[in-house]
Amino acid sequence: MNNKPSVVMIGLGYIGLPTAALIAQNKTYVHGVDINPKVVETVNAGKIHIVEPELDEAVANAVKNGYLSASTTPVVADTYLIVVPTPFKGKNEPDISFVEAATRGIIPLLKEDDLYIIESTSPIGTTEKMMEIIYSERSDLEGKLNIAYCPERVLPGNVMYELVHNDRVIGGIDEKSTIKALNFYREFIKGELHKTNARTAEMCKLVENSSRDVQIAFANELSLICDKADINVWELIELANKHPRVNILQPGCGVGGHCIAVDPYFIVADYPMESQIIGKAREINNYKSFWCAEKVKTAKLEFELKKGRKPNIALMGLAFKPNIDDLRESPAKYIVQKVLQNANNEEYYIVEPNISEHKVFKLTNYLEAIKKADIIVFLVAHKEFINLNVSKDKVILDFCGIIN
Ligand code: SAJ
Repeated sequence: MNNKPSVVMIGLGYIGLPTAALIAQNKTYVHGVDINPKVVETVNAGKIHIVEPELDEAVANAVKNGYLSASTTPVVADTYLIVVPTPFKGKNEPDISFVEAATRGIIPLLKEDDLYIIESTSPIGTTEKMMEIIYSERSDLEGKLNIAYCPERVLPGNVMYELVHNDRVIGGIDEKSTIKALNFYREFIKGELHKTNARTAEMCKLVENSSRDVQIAFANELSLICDKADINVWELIELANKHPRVNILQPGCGVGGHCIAVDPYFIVADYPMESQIIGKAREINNYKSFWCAEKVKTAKLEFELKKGRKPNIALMGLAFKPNIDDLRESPAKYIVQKVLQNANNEEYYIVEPNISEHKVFKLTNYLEAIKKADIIVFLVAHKEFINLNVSKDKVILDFCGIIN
């Protein structure tokens, strides 16, 4: 076995680690890099620090077979992958400082014909910007490197399958780079590989998630109109979708997660005047969560007026979407926080069947909550909540279409 690292993976998170394991499975040596020494230690022990089905086995095997190791610093390789976070700074503006730091860290190691790929979700023009930084420090390599952008598009929970089978969009800063990157991915990806330029590939990732955000905003807007118009929005959408060319998504209590609720801002921040619909969709989806919290407040007051006592309230779900334990950017969590801020001696039962304990919220079993509550607020359509036998005398606020 040749232990010469041919791939350096910078960032061993939700995407970097599974991708590293996949490449290593293919008998290509991968040197993983992470700024967090705990992550490095965990990976070197053949273990994982995130929850993702099948990843534990893939990492354990890769480390055992000697194809994957990790450290806090990069080493010389042929291919460098940048898979670090791009968070926000200020008011919803993308912060590419991690991409830049990772890039600067490998500049001294680069040599002619190496392949440098960014996978991190990035604002348009990031790949070109990194190219300029690289060549300004290594003018000896100008035009001699292969530089490309290739976004990941996997669904958390199904990463190990989708990494292999999803199509990929690959955009180089020139044709030579695109082809080199394409040949690299062809080794371990079964999905189709689509060639383009770096700017289009960057925009493609942002557009995929913005498109979904806009479509969900349409469904959420319909839910607000239907509430006023006294129409069942779920029935309405089902009927409208009988049209062969109509496919409306489902309204919910807002849009969450670290992708769809985030990526559209990468476009809006740079093109505010042009991205009217994309920006408005973000506003509508955020407003939907606020509106849900207000609805709970109104239901609570109505109950008190009618019954002359404080209600018991069940808040059903905290995760950002059904059947997961991920609370990142979760609209349900936001609503629960907002409702609790307005609490006035009512009894609250907070339910999240996918989590056993939470450091802020005291969690209650869903059956117990349903039994004890006067008002039941369905925030997330978890499978446990479907077909529950809820007594007719309870007030139900269904924000995720579980009852209808
Ligand atoms: N949602 C609705 N109504 C719907 C569908 C979803 O309100 O009809 C809500 C969900 O409840 C959730 C949010 O939208 O709060 C996002 O959930 P999701 O399942 O649509 O997406 P994510 O964030 O888990 O993953 C997305 C995926 N992108 C697309 O489907 C275009 C995934 O393929 C990407 O890889 C991922 O973002 C990413 O990493 O960018």
